[in-house]
Amino acid sequence: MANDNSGPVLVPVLGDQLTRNLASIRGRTKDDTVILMMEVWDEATYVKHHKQKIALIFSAMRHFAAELEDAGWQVDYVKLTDDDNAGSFTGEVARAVERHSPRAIHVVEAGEWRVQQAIEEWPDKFDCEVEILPDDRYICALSDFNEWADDRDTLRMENFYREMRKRTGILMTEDGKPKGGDWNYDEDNRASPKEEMDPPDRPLFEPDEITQECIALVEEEFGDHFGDLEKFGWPVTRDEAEKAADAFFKERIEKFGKYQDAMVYGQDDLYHSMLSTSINLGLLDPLELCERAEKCYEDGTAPINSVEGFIRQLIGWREYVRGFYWRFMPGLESDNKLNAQRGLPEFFWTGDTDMRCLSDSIRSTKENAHAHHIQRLMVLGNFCLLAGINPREVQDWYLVVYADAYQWVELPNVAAMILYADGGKLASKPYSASGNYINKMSNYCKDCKYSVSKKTEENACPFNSLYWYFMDRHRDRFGSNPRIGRVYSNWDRMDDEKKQAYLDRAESFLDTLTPADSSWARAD
Ligand code: FAD
Ligand code: DLZ
Ligand code: SF4
Repeated sequence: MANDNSGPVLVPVLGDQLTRNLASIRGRTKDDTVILMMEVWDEATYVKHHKQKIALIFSAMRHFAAELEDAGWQVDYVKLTDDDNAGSFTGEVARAVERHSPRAIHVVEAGEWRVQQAIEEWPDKFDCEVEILPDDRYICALSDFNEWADDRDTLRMENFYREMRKRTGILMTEDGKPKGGDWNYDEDNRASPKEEMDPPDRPLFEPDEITQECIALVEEEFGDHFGDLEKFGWPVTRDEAEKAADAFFKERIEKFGKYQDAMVYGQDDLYHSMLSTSINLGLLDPLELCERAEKCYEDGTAPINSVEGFIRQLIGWREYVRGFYWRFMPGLESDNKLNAQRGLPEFFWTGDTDMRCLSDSIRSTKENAHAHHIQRLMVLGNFCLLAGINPREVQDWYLVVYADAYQWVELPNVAAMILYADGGKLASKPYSASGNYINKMSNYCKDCKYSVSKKTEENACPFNSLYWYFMDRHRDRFGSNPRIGRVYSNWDRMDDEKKQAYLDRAESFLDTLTPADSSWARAD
């Protein structure tokens, strides 16, 4: 490999690093830099991503490359179907080193463990300097997260979030108090869906020529992957993402807080921002979004519970799960503290279930590559927790099906938040609920084949018996948890016959489930 130290700096930009403000691009001169972007088979197939997810990432990458070229940057763009495509990031960087004889490679650390492991081998593989830069698009550096975490026996998002509010000054008064008086308005963010709900449609972006090419490529190469392409309307450029953000701040943030946990049959977006795909790709900056949200509060266009709720998701949960991921990888991926062994039911892929809450959430997932938070947490996640589905299969499912899914954000939400597979490092108690919760927060139950008010009968809502089946199965672990104690007092007050009827009903329901074929998520 020739390297006379006179070549340019090679800057590989990964598919979720699509901003000119990236640490490896910022400050570089154009005539001394080659930006390398790579569509590679390894990334497109390590799980069988939803078709929209691949089309979105490729289209956003191609648009970003064009934007850089228009601005005068030299971009070396490798398409998936190029002859000699090496198939992996490392293989493509090796080919680019041959082409450009760079004096150095500057790369921003990867979002995912798997890719970062490969990047860390580059200094030994390539005969030039390799600099791996921290990803400063996140508001909390990993070193700061670890410093915060090292001081504590238990990690809780709420404590982290308050630190982040203080550190950023977001939604803080000049004398260091939370604006509005409280840190957290969660109590005001749990309204049940009402007739008055009339959320405006979010903007959908008509696929242009580049996106259409990517859609055709996906149909051709990944036709057997899960999901539909018909409704593709994701923002694929920073301009489009800004328009999507404008629409949210103008039309939906006002009621975002109040209806944050609501679910309505057939209504997929409600008042959610629908910005996660753009934020995760790098098209939108989370801190700028928080500042815009705060401005809505200052202007009086949105109430404090909406603004605080939105900001908490971004500087709280999003930053927290990222720090958590890097702190507990690689073990987090294989954790299974509740010893959950059941296979993922096939209906997660087909949507073919009489449970209306699940079938509607899966329909939205299939059509939009999206489901909103409470569907992911309290419908799909709650089911996987109560039914004891094996964490690896649940992780694969979530990683495949959502257009915003990257392992750094998916895994803590799945393994730790919904499945308690980490044994409680993230949550003080499992997010378990019976059908009652879903009935309160949605209109799913009234037309469901199952009856939410029935407990153990043949047509009783399966969540009701699965809930007790789960609590009973894990009494040793949760019985002494002060946040759960009352649940076991209720269980103990039931007579043995009733308890047994719950357990029998749960088992007979679980016996009806057909496990999914693993080829839905991974190639054989
Ligand atoms: P909004 O409701 O408008 O929220 C605003 C923003 O806050 C989101 O865009 C997102 O960036 C951030 N956010 C909200 N909740 C979380 C959270 N729990 N963790 C991290 N960021 C959060 N989000 C992903 O981006 N990728 C994933 O792969 C992903 N997997 C999830 C899996 C499970 C089991 C659960 C419970 C949640 C998951 N989330 C994931 C978080 C959340 O559901 C999505 O970010 C949200 O639904 C995206 O829609 P939105 O942009 O309309 O969000
Ligand atoms: C998800 C994804 C897919 C499907 N394909 C590519 C690709 O071909 N090239 C690329 O640069 N990135 C892709 N990605 C996103 C990467 O998996 C993402 O950049 C990782 O999170 C990096 O750790
Ligand atoms: Fe879901 Fe049960 Fe309600 Fe049916 S009755 S929609 S299964 S919670």
